[in-house]
Amino acid sequence: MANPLYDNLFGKHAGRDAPFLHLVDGTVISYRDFLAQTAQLAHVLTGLGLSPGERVAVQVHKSPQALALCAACAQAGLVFLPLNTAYTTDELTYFIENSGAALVVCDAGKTASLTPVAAGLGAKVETLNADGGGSLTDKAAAAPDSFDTVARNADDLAAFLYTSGTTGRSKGAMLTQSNLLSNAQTLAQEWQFSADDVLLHALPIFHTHGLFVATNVTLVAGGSMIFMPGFDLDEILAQMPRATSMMGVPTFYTRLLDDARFTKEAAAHMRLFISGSAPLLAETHVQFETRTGQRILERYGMTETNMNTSNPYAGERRAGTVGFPLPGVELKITNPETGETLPQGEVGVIEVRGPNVFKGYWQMPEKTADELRADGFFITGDLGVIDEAGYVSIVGRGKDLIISGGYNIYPKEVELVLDEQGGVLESAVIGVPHPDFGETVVGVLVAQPGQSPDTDAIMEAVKGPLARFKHPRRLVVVDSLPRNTMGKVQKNLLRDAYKDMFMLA
Ligand code: MLC
Ligand code: AMP
Repeated sequence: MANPLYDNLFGKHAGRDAPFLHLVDGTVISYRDFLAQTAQLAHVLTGLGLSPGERVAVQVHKSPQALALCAACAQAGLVFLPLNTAYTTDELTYFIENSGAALVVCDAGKTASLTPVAAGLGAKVETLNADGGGSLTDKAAAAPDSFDTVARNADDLAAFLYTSGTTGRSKGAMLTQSNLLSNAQTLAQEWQFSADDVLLHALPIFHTHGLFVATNVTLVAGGSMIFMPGFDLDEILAQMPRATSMMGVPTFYTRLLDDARFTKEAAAHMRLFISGSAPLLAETHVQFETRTGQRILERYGMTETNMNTSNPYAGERRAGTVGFPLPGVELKITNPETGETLPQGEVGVIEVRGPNVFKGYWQMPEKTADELRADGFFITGDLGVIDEAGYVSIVGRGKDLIISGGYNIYPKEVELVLDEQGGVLESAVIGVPHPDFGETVVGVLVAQPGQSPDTDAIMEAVKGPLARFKHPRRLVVVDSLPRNTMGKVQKNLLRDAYKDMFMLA
């Protein structure tokens, strides 16, 4: 009986004593030990009565046990649904209800707020804390350390990742076993990962980048990861001499460059630095090369598609581009109005098709049909152009989206909250350049006639419905919003007006 995802990422390492995770306290977890824990957790999951295809919603801190839980879901044929640790109870309630999760795994500190939500759905709640303890691991300790892997097909669902939309409602992107596996295999090959690689892993594991790209590529190659709880500059510099590779969002690289300890010598043991999830400024690319003698390899992907393009490992890594479509991925630039393919050199919407592209949005056939064409091309909403050598550049976004430090924020979601606040007639939320996060959130408010909104009270009020990273870093009150003749808010004018707000500070 086969389970392609589990067998090819995890099962193939059965019995290996080679290291899989190096923790910052010096602990080393071998593949053998990791798989034993995975099996124990798989027993707990099936013991709770979960059946293949059911969703396991997980909001926990990064830990080896959290990663083993993801592996256990694969082994037990369950759908893993990771959630940002910054999400508030309001946000979590939507994800849990929308997905119809059968089990919610959270930090012990969240059980009081999430138990009623889960109970309303008939879902169970288990805990997994930052230190790896909790009801889940307590139960696992008594379980056998081998498990009969549940059979699954390549086309079966493996994960749901929620991604917001321009209407403000989050959508569950359904990823199949083969979406994840094919992409990991392609990337491991393209980036020449091997069992000798030691990846510096400082990304969160609730998004595609840290969970599927970084972890699955390591698993395909049989290498190991220095598994850090989060981004800690001192720790990264301390660990870098033991590592061979790192994956990060551009903020990782600008923070490293801001530190004089990050030198050519500090990076000498590294063979590869990869950047993605947000645009890497050509200037950062150049500074990085000047400092270290190494070129960052930039690639482009998204939740719905995994990775689409990459600069070459061996060839020229061209600053300001995201490289070429990956093997097996078709990429075209189309006219946003007609959907027709544009000639090389013209700017249009990037569309992609391949084994990496998701199956659709959970229980949202209309939204799926809007973005995923019947012929399999996914309309990314990113604006791009292909140069004469075939390099793809992302030149803007057709979708109203802010990317702050690699986290996506859909302005509509924030505007809906701001519009409800006392004294606010309407709002427009924009992204403006930020020296650390690349972009940050600014809320532009128009007051109700005769009123003046209390911006401090509004900043307090957004804490309930919105995760911290979505909060406006500044609120400004204006007389009216600029609109075109169709009545649409001209956000480009607002972005232009406030573009230096954080850069000149
Ligand atoms: C943290 N904060 C953020 C933030 N991260 N605010 C806006 N944007 C962010 N990205 C908040 C904190 O809560 C804190 O709030 C304050 O900002 C300062 O925090 P910090 O200590 O400086 O943040 P830090 O913990 O160092 O985190 C920054 C970061 C992190 C860049 C390391 O955000 C990160 O790991 N980002 C990676 C995201 C990622 O993995 N994206 C991949 C998506 S997948 P306060 O209250 O103290 O002010 C994808 C597809 C693809 O996009 O192609 O890969
Ligand atoms: P997410 O929905 O979190 O998966 O974010 C995906 C979006 O991140 C893409 O649609 C792009 O807009 C953006 N993105 C990812 N990688 C890059 C990159 N290398 N350069 C510019 N934007 C990127």
